[in-house]
Amino acid sequence: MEPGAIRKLLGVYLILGSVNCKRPPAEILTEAIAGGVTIFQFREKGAGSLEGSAKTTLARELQGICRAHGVPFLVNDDIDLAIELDADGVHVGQDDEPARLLRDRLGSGKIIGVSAHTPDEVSQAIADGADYLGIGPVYPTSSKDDARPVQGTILISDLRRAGIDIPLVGIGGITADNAAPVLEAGADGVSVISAITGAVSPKEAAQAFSKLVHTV
Ligand code: 3NM
Repeated sequence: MEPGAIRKLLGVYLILGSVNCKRPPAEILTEAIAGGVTIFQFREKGAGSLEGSAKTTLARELQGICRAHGVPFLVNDDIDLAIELDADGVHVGQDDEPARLLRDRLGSGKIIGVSAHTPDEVSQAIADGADYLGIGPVYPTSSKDDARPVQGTILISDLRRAGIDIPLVGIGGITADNAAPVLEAGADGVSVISAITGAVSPKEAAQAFSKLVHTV
């Protein structure tokens, strides 16, 4: 997909799976979309996460909500599921299938995102044809067991200073209170789990991010 189009989509990037939700995920997603979520990633991972048909059923339900609202639906890691559902794209980490192999499997119109934590991982992901990068963890997070060391916004600002203009989001511990420096460093958007899924009002939480993305 064309970088300018991706950049716009990345603004308020919600990620969730069933383990991140104390209420039905469909409710949280629906409310968050009403608040301004621009892209969604289904990330069914961690202790107690769904598998097999239960995972597929939830994915389909959430995809239906995204489709009804024109929000792109991406699948984390599970390429077979993304293909089965004809998802809008995938997001992969460093331990998953390399992006360069994914393009053939997914087709040209799909979005491929890659998590990168170092300049080398960034260069590799770009060479592999990633559409966008997730850079983190910016702040401490309790949503990812195997998160790398916190790195603040340094890598994001270094990349931008070096003239690397691939669309990218910051991820890890981002809240409406600490999102501004991530955007100021050059991120096109913020990727968020708990600040939206754990909010009393996912709609208001998403609105707060949306406002920041439009003003910073
Ligand atoms: N990836 P929260 S941090 C899924 O650094 C994920 O690549 C990260 O959740 C990375 O918004 C992270 O609750 C968890 O901190 C983000």
